[in-house]
Amino acid sequence: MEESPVVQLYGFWPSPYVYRVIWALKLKGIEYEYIEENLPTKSPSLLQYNPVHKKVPVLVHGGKPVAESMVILEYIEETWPDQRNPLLPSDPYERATARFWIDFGQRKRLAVFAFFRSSEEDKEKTAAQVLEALKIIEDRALGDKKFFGGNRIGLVDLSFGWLAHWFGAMQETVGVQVLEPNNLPRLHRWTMDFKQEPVIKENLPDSKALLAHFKRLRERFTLTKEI
Ligand SMILES: N[C@@H](CCC(=O)N[C@@H](CS)C(=O)NCC(=O)O)C(=O)O
Repeated sequence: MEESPVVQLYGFWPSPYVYRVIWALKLKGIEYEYIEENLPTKSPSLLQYNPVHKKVPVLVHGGKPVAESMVILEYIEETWPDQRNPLLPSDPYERATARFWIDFGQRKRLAVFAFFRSSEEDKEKTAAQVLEALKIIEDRALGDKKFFGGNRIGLVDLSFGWLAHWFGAMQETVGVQVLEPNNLPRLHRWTMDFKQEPVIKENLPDSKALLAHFKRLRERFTLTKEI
């Protein structure tokens, strides 16, 4: 039997983008080698594999690199389609709808970054903008379903995974709570259900280390007024 090509993942421990890929690989039961990058001094391999963006995650499959977390997830789904968990629905319309919400989430990243980097004066205003986006996600994408795709975790859930773990640390760092049961009951319940799934629960960065990381980052933004 031919050996299957080696799968490698270049990552960075606090990155929610990297975790999307880890979850997808684990859900599919794909063996891989994880390579931790030190982002301030990126390795020659990372620069070679992702010369355009120079970012993690990068998945290398049989020596060929794939960059951008959501592109990687689609690659994983297409390359290993028949294993334990389909990540996208088979119906083309439902697939298009899933991709619409993934795209919506990506577009709202700027609002979340603005919230994370906001000054004391701006933080309530930026929090209101994030709340508005999350309400749309709750009402129109999640509704009363357990997960975005129905009863099982799919690509949309993985794309929103940062909300379930990283956003809590961001809110604590900024000192404003947005994603709370009284504001967003269904989305809040989804964060709990998502984190209860074994593959997710067993693959999350340490909460304390993440909080310390975000505190350092926010301090840096405040000091440098970097935007
Ligand atoms: N759109 C990219 C974002 C990846 C990204 O921002 N990665 C960060 C780590 S969280 C990174 O590698 N930053 C290095 C840099 O910007 O120099 C994706 O979805 O993969």
